[in-house]
Amino acid sequence: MVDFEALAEAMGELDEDTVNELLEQVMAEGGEDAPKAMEACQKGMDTVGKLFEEGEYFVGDLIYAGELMTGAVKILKDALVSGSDSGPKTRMILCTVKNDLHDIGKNIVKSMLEANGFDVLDLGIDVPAEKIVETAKAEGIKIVALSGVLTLALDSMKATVEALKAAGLDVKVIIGGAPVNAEACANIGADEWAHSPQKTVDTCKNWAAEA
Ligand code: B12
Repeated sequence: MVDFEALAEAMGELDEDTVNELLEQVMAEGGEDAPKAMEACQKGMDTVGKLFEEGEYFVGDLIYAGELMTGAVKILKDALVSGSDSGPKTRMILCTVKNDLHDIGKNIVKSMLEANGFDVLDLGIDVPAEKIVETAKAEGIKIVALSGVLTLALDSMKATVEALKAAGLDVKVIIGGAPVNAEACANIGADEWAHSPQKTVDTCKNWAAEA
C-alpha cells in the first residue's frame, strides 16, 4: 500500500521522481487508490501554495508544480474515470472563468465528465461571460460548469451567472475550484457547487436526466 503522506510530502517538495514512483505503485496495485492518491497530490499542492505565500517558492515553482500535477493526472487517469456511458451524450460547457488561468482542476473534471458520457465543450481559460452566454445560446446548452481557483474568480463567476440570467437562458450552473463553498455559491447565484469531480458528475447526470 502506498504511503500517501509521503506522496503529499513529495508533491509539496516538488520531488518529481518520488511522486511518479509512488503513483506508478498505485497503478501497479490496481489503481483502486487513485482517488486517495489524487487527494494526496492536492494536499501537496496546498503546501506548494503555502510556501509560495511565504516567499519560499516563486512563480517558476508554481509552474513546475502545475506540470507535476498534470503528469500525475495522466498517470492516474485510467483509474480515476468511472466507466463510460454509451447512451446519447449531453452537451455541456466547461471553462475557467475570466481573469483566471488555472486549468489543472478543470481538466480533471473534464476527463471525469467525458468518461461519464458528457460531450464537454471546453472553452478553455480566462473566458469572459459574454463568450459563455454566446456559446450557450448558439449550442442550446442546458448545463454550464465554471472553474476558478483565484479569489478573483468568484467575481467572474457571479458576472457569468448574472449574464446568463440577463440573456434569459434556462441553464443550470455548477461552480467549482478551491475558493468555492456553499456561501460563495449562494452569493454567486449558481445552482450547485462542488470540489469533488464525482459530485460534479453526479449533479450533472441528475440535471441531464431532468432535461
Ligand atoms: C499550479 C498553480 C499555478 C499554475 C497554474 C498552472 C495551470 N495550468 O493551471 C500557474 C503558475 C500558471 C499559476 C499562476 C498564478 N497563481 Co497559482 N497556483 C497554483 C497552485 C499551486 C495549484 C493549483 C492547482 O492546480 N491545484 C490542484 C487542482 C487539482 O485543484 P483545484 O483546481 O482546486 O481543482 C479540484 C477541485 O477544486 C475541483 N474543481 C476544479 N474545477 C472545478 C470546476 C467545477 C465546475 C467543479 C464542480 C469542480 C471543480 O476538482 C478538482 C479536482 O479535485 C495553487 C495552490 C493551491 N493550493 O491550489 C496556486 C494558487 C491558486 N495561485 C495563486 C496565485 C496568487 C497565482 C498568481 C497570481 C501568481 C503570480 N504572482 O503570477 C498567478 C495567477 C495567474 C492567473 N491570472 O490565473 C494563489 C491564489 C490566491 C488567491 N486566493 O487568489 C494560490 C492559491 C497560491 C497561494 N496560496 O498563494 N498558479
